[in-house]
Amino acid sequence: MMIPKKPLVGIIMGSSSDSKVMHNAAKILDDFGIRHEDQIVSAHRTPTRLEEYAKHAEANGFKVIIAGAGGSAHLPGMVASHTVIPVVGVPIMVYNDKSGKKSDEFKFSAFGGMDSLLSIVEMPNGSPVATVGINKAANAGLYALKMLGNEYPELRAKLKKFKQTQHNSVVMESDEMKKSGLVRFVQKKFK
Ligand code: RP5
Repeated sequence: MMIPKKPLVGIIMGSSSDSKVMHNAAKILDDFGIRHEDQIVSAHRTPTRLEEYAKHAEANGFKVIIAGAGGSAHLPGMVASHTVIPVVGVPIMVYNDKSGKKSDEFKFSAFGGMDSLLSIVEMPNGSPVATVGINKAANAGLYALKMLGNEYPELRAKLKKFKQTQHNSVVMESDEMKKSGLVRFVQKKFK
């Protein structure tokens, strides 16, 4: 089946504060030529939009939703409770990033993202959210691609190539390390 030229993935986040982290999911989808639609939907500031968004995602035929949020992150779980489209959750550590405040005190959640991770991963039985690590939006993008790969052989082939590239780059670095020895390898690589 040909990959359709319309968004297959919906990316949502609780705030523009999350956008720097979440754009890594968009980047990997772009790399593989998969269209996505990106929006801000806040579970606590725009609760009525959640249900509307779920309806919109279904009407537009999204196959996966990637949802990122920080703090006591309800967005991924709540959107999952409104739809049968699989949801991949991204716990976010950066907090209130749009405040413009330079101090780190305002930039990170009190629990370093653990609050968000546990809120997302510990969904009760019945409304699952597949959860990636804290700030690992790129992994959410990759996971979405793998799900889509079940349907589109062309994408599956690209993912296999991606794996091979990963393999080759590790072997290349290992050869370099073997040749120069660990001390010189580190001096060269991290100088
Ligand atoms: C959550 O609160 C958002 O997902 C964000 O990570 C966090 C802080 O949001 P702002 O106060 O910066 O908008 O809803």
